[in-house]
Amino acid sequence: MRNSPSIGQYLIERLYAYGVRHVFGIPGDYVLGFYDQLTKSKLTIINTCDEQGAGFAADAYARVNGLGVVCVTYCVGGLKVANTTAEAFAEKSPVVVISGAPGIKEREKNPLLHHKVREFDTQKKVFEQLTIASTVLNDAQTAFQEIDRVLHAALRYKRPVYIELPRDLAFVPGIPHHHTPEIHERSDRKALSAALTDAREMINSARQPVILADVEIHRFGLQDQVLKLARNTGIPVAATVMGKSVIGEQHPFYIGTYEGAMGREEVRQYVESSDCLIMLGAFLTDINLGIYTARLDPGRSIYATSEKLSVRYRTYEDVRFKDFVRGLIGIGLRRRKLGKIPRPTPAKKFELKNEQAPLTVKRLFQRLNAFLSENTIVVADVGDALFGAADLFIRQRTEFLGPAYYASMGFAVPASVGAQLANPGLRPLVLVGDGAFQMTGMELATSARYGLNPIVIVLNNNGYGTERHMQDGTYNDVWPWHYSRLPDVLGTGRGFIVETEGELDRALVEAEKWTKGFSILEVKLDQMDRSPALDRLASRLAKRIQVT
Ligand SMILES: Cc1ncc(C[n+]2csc(CCOP(=O)(O)OP(=O)(O)O)c2C)c(N)n1
Ligand SMILES: [Mg+2]
Repeated sequence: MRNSPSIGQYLIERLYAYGVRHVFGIPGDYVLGFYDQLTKSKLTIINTCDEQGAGFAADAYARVNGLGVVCVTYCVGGLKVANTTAEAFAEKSPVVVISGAPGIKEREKNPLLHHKVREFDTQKKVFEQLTIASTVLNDAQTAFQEIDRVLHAALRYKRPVYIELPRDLAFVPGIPHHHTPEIHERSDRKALSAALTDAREMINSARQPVILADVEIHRFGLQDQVLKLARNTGIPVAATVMGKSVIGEQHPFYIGTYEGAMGREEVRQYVESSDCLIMLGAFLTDINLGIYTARLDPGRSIYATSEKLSVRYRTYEDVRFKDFVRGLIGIGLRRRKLGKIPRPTPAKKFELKNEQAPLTVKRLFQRLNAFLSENTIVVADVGDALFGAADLFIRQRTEFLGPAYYASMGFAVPASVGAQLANPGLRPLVLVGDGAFQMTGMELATSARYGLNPIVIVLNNNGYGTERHMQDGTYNDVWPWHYSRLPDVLGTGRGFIVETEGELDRALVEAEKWTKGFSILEVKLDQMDRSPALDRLASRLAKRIQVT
């Protein structure tokens, strides 16, 4: 009979069972014991330069792989991933935050141990606000159960969780004969069937139903179901910015991204004139809704998420999101002929008209559009990188990552590390502003260390362009780095300076060929240049700022 594993070992086993293979983080004395256990396990530690980088990498890993892990030391490390955990919470990404902590035995008489902020549970209290479940594994009797409970919550709600492991408990065995409960979350059968009947009636009698697919379709891995639903019924699909690439954008049922007045007008009209809008996994955020320019009528909508289900004004309790989406396929929805629908414009063959022409944001994205291939994953940072990317034509599903709701700068470079480790078949195309790059760009060192090969496009417009368009001042300037010379500093990689269309073309061709490591293209742009999408957004935001 097998002895009971230690608490640290059990945690590792469960993470492995849920498909985790990499753990991102930086050690410290409160978590060294657990790092030792990790080293001896089947999980690989990925050291980043900074904890925030580890947090973003784990978030991207979770978005691509289904679960991600960041492991840090007490407070000095933990509190640095507060922001990335907040982003994961807001955008529904299941990240497990593991933090070391002072041993339980060390805590008697409340000594002033290093890294402690106020009380021993200060960090735990912070993370209670940022996670869906949290625990301190301070009792060997309950530790395994607690690990099960918390990991289950991450998978059930697709939100981050927090596990604190006091350093003297990592090696302590948990209870023997522990039986890991299987996760089965069932819908209330009657409620599910009533909701599906209601939905069927509404959809079948509708003149112009449309599916609006959003972020939870990614998180719950329901892309195939949505495709099947569209195929079986002839109902077209639009995606939000956060749901972008839910299905391949070349698919005949796909009409484009819906962003209220910010997006393409024909998509807006088609979606808003629908008499049955089937919103699946939608987050009704301001950016997703084009800064509240969206006109969506709940009286003409079916709204299904992991938290809420309603058909017109009727709501249903205890129905799992997955069951509802899957259920829609089998309830005899009538098949209709796909009528005339808006279609996204696929990338045309990019024509280089004038080699010497100074590069504009618009032309940059047009050229990038033609550059995307089946194995590209676009990772966009906040700023014009993200806005411009909304108009890119993504070949396959789930190949687009961007923090389109919480919108923390500094996501893209570290996220590309997590994304590529989660799926080595993908090559990241990182789009990042100069401002955001200065926050976390040093994680290119992590790409170098682990043999990753992202192509990083730094949109260098001398500072915080997005903000300049709303309100300008010297606070929007940044120090002009020589971004293309980072390969000299890091001792590897390829750097390019791009000022004209011809230079962009040549640099991309070179970067594509060079697969051994990262490439960085410093793209020099006019300070006030901006993508058409940012043009629309900035004028709307500026109006809102003036009103308040
Ligand atoms: C961590 C963080 N700090 C500040 C902001 C506010 N903010 C939004 S966009 C922006 C400027 C981004 O500059 P850059 O990365 O150069 O992209 P650009 O707008 O120039 O395309 C700032 C400061 C933010 N979103 N996140
Ligand atoms: Mg900038």
